[in-house]
Amino acid sequence: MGFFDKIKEIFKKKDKSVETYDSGLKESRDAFTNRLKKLSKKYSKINEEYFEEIEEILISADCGVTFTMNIMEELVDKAKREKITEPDEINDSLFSLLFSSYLKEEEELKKDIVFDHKPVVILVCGVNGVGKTTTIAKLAHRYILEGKKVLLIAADTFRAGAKEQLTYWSEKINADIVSGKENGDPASVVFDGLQKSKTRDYDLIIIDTAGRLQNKVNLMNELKKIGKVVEKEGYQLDESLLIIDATTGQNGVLQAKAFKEILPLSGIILTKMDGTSKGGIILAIKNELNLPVRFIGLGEKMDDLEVFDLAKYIHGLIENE
Ligand SMILES: Nc1nc2c(ncn2[C@@H]2O[C@H](COP(=O)(O)OP(=O)(O)OP(=O)(O)O)[C@@H](O)[C@H]2O)c(=O)[nH]1
Ligand SMILES: [Mg+2]
Repeated sequence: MGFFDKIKEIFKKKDKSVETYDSGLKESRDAFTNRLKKLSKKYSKINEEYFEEIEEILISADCGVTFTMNIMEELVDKAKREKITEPDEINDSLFSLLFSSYLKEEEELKKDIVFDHKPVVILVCGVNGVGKTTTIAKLAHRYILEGKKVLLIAADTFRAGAKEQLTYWSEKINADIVSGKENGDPASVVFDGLQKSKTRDYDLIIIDTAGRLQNKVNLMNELKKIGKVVEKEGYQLDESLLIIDATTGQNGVLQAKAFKEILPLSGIILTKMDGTSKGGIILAIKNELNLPVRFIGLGEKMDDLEVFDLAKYIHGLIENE
C-alpha cells in the first residue's frame, strides 16, 4: 500500500475535525498535491526536468530552501537505488520522505493543553495581526465547551481597541476578562487579573500581549516583567505560545527565531492556514525551529482551531484529488 492510500485508510470515517482540516487546506491542496498530480500526467517517465518541477512546487509551498534541497537529494537517490521511473510512484515516495519520519515522532509529542493543576497559565505572543486575540478566544471557547472556567487577561495595552476586541469575544464565549487602561503597564494588568483569580476557581488563564517585535528590547522587558509577576503571585507560566500567520510563509520562521531569543517558547500556533497555499510552512517550522506546532487555525469561526495532527494535515493535503 502506498503512502497516500495508507493515510486515506486511517480516515475512512470522517469526524468534524477531519472535515475542518480538509476544507481549511483546500488552497494548499490545490497548490501542492494537485500540482503534483498534474505533473505526473504531463510526464510518462521521470527525468531531470521532472525533479526540477517537484523542487519548484516544494519551494513555492514554502517548505524552505534547505529542507527542499535535502529532500530532493534523498528523492533522486531513492529513485536511482530503487530504479523508479513512474511519476506516480515518485510522487508517492516524495510524500513518504516528507512526512513518514515525522508521523512516528509526532505521536509522542504533547499537543493539547494539559490540565494537571489549577489554574493553567498561558501567555500568548506574536507580531502584529497574526491572530493572537482571535486565537485566544478560540482556545478559551474550546475549553469552556469542555466545562472549564476561563479568565482572559488583556495585557495588550498598546494597540488602540485591543481591550475592546478581547472583551467582545469574552462576552460571546462566556469567559471572564480583566483589562486595564490603554497605554498602561501590561504587567500590572496581569497582576490585577491574578488577584481576581485568587477569589475564583479558574482552570485556565490566558494572557493576551501586544505584538511589537520592532522594539525588541521593550517587548523583551515587558514579557519578562509579566513572567515575574506571574511567579511572584504564586503561579507558574505553564505555556508561552507563539502565534505565526501561515500566510507570511518563511517570514514566520524568522519571527519565531526572534521570539525564541526573547523567551522560552513551549510551542507554536499556526493561524490562517485556510487562507494560504503555502502549507509547506509546517515542514519548514519543524526543520528549522525544533518547536512543536500545537494548534492550527483553519478559519475565522470560533471552532476553526484544531489541535495539530500531522496525519489529519496530510489527509487534508491529499483529499478529493
Ligand atoms: N482566515 C483566518 N483568519 C484568521 C485566523 N486567525 C485569525 N484570523 C483573522 O486575522 C485577523 C487578525 O486577528 P487578531 O486576532 O486581531 O490578531 P492579533 O495578533 O491579535 O493582532 P494585534 O492585536 O493587532 O497584534 C482577524 O481578522 C482574524 O479574524 C484563521 O485561522 N483563519
Ligand atoms: Mg490582538
